[in-house]
Amino acid sequence: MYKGKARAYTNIALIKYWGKKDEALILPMNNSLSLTLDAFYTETSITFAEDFAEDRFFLDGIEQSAAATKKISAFLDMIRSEADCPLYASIDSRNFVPTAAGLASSASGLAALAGACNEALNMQLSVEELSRLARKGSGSACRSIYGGFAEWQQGTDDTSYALQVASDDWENDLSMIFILINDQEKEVSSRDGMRRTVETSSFYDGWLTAAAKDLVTIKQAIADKDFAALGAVTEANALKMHGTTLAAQPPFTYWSPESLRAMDCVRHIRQQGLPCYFTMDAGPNVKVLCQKRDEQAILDALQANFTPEQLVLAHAGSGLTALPLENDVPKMSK
Ligand code: FM0
Repeated sequence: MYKGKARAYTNIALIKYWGKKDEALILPMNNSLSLTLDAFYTETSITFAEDFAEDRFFLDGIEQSAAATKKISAFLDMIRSEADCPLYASIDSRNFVPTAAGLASSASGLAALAGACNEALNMQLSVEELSRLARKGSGSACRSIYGGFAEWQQGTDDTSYALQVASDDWENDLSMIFILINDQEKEVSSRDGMRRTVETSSFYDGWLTAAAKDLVTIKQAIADKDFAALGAVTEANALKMHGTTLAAQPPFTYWSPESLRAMDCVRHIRQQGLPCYFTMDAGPNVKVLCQKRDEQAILDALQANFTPEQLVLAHAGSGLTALPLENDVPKMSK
C-alpha cells in the first residue's frame, strides 16, 4: 500500500487559456498567465493498494459517480504507466471554499491529485514535470503548481507546462474580490465552451492574435509593477475571450444580467478613483483585481450593491505542497 497527500490552491487566469489544439493531450492554442490565490484550495490524499478492485473517488466525503470516477481513472492510468505501478487507488479529495457557491475548481483539484500521486508513488517529479502532469488532467491545473504568477507555455506534449513568472513578490500587494453571482441557467462547461468556440467562432482568430499581444503587455506590467497596466490588460483580455462565445455556433455567453451589473459596478468604482478591474471565467461570477491598499474601500463600495455573502476576498496563494500523512503508510520505494 502506498499513500500520499498534497494541497493545491486555485488560480485565476489574467490572460485566459481558451481553446485546445490537441484535446487528448490538453495542449492549448495560446499561452496563458495566472495568479494563484489563497482563498480556495483542495487537499487530496490517495491510497494505492493491492486489494482494491477498482478506483474509487470521494469528494468532500461523498463517493462520486462512475462518470466522474472514470475521468480520474484515465488520469491515474497515465500516472500508473509512468510510475510503473499497477495498483488501483482510493482518492479522498476535499475542497476548501469559503462558501458553498460552486467555486470548486478543477485547477486546484487536478494539481492536488498530481501532487498526491507524486508523493505516494515517490515519482520525485520537478515542478515542471508536476505542471506537465497536472496539465493532462485539466489545462488550468498546470498553473496551480506555483504560487504567485505563472505562465503556461503552450509547447508540445513534452514542453507544455507552466513556469513561475518572476515578480519580486509584487503579487503580495494585490487582492482579488470574488463577486458570487447565482445563475439559474445551465452552464456550458469550459471544456465544451472552448471546443465550440475553436470549431465555430468567427472571432477566434482575432482572439489568438490579441492574446499573444496581451501576454507581452501583462509581462511588462508585472516587470514594471504597473497596476493600471496589469488591470487594464486583464479586463480587456477577459472581454475578448467572452466576445468569442457570442460568435460561436450556436452562440452562447457566460454572462448573466447580474454579471453585467457587477462589471458595471467595477467600472463605476474605478471612475470614482479607486483602481480596480474585472475578469470572468466560464461562469457568471465576476472577479475584481485590486491593490491590497484599496481592498477595504472597494469592498465597502461593492457592499452597497451585493450582499456580504456574495463577496469573497482572496490574496496571492502558494504553490503545490506535499502534506504529512496522518499515519505511517509507506511511499513506493524507488
Ligand atoms: O483558466 O478542458 O482548465 O485560463 O477558466 O480541463 O483543460 O477547466 F475561463 C475559462 C479553464 C478555462 C480560463 O479551462 O479546461 C483559464 C478558463 P480543461 P479548464
